[in-house]
Amino acid sequence: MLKHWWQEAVVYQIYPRSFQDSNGDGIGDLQGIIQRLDYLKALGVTVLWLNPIYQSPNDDNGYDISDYTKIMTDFGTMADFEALLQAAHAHGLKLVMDLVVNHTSDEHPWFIESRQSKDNPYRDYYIWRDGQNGQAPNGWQSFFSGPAWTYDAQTAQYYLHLFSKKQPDLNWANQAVRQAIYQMMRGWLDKGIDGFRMDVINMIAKPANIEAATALPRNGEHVHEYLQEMNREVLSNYDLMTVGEMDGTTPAMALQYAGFETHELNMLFQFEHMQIDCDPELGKWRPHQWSLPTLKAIMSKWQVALDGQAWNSLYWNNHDQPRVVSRFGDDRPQYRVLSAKMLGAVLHFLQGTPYIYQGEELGMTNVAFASLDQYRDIETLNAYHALVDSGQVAPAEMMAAIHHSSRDNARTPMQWDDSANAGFTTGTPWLAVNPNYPTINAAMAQADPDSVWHFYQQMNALRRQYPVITYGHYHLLDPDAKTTWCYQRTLDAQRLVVAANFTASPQPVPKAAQTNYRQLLGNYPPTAAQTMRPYEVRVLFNA
Ligand code: ISL
Ligand code: CA
Repeated sequence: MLKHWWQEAVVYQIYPRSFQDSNGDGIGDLQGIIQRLDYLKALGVTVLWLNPIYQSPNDDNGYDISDYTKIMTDFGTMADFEALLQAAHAHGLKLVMDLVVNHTSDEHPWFIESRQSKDNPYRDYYIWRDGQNGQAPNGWQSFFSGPAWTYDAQTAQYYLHLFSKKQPDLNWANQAVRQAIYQMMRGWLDKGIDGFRMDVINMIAKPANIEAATALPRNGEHVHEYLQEMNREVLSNYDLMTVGEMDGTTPAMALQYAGFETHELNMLFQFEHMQIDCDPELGKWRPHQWSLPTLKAIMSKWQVALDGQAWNSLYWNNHDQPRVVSRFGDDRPQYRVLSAKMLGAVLHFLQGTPYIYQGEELGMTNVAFASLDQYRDIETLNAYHALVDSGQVAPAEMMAAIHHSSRDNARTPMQWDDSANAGFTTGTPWLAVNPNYPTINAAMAQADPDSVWHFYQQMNALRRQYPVITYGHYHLLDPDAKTTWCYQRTLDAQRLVVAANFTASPQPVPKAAQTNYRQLLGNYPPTAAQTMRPYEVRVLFNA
């Protein structure tokens, strides 16, 4: 199997709005990222992925793009972008951009044209349909609450938007749309960027008979044709990393989208492990208890199914998900650092390319704002109104769900130090800083050799040293254990065993971890004792 640079990468995801403000307007920006490149280099990551930085009215923080060729005014200018790209490359860091082409903003010139008249040349760039008996064309609900169709009086038709009504879906069946997107992609690639993370890319193909559709358009007919065409016409002409965001994708589908030989994408983000604490009906807005055997079963299934045929993306966190230490770990002060390290190790020693979401390397936690008006995320605000105003969920239950699940948990500003606003801004932050910043911040973590930060730095260094971490085969060792996760990685004669206690109480060391292997990494001093301490993780190596 040919090896690719992105298999050996460690990706760091930056949510630019919340990373570093350089001019005091309360919004993170590109110059702010430039100021922090030394920090990222020191951490030992090799690729930066930026959430969307294109011109946008920010109904969904940049996922509603009104001009793909311009930089969002809040974030800076094209000259700032070019300076960032150059500075990143000078630091030996690659730069991956978000590609949002399932939809645009309703303020994109294509849509402004499209809605003018039924015979406008851009009409067919989007998905317009007649209503059915005074109702929307089908019953699809948008991800951000309410119907996925909005009626436009000007032409008396509905347009499709899987997300907010300010995010109309593009019509990928139209070849002109596809060509316009490819041209835009080439423009960015020719500037020298190193890849794309592709937003909801498995939803671009809509059913021909949309009126009859019930399930949302995931993995629709023609999606592989479109991605193969994109690969042929654009991606294959550059040396890139591509990763598709693909909710609702199984390992078998992953082999089609991102098999080593399939000429579509390099990797994808699967979502199965993001659903284990969600209610079948109300999803994340009615969180329920998750179980370790389920988590292990999902992750192990992906490890085994893709081995040798495709490549896993390893993530606990992103800008849409609650903070992992609060979710699968324990964010109480006495366990926060221990459990953040344990979770980091369990993930980073799997086979695949790990993604670190900003602040994860500090063990940043969820936030619990008291009042709804402190939240900014459109999904959170819309869901509150949809569920509470209709009486489906009581206000207190909904606030608890928001504290657990809101996307804003991940979006509070990066905590750099213990000065005002955590060193993120000298102005008023667009979203309040988590009040725990005086004790959880980068300056303290960098000064403390036992911090989560140093643990992540060590993991990144070990990855460069031991090929078994990147390429080893995965074997789950104790599928049914309810409190511990133990697995082995093997590459030729190299053996790595990872054993983790997911609870706050002592647990027996799993049998497979009772070896004479040397401890490569751990979150406690090494011991011969056959007890795993609270949230202990041991990474053992046979040489
Ligand atoms: O956030 C989610 C669950 O809380 C998902 O349903 C999410 O909306 C979905 O994974 C798609 O996410 C991506 O596209 C959205 C954007 O809002 C997200 O930030 C982005 O990651 C629309 O562009
Ligand atoms: Ca700014």
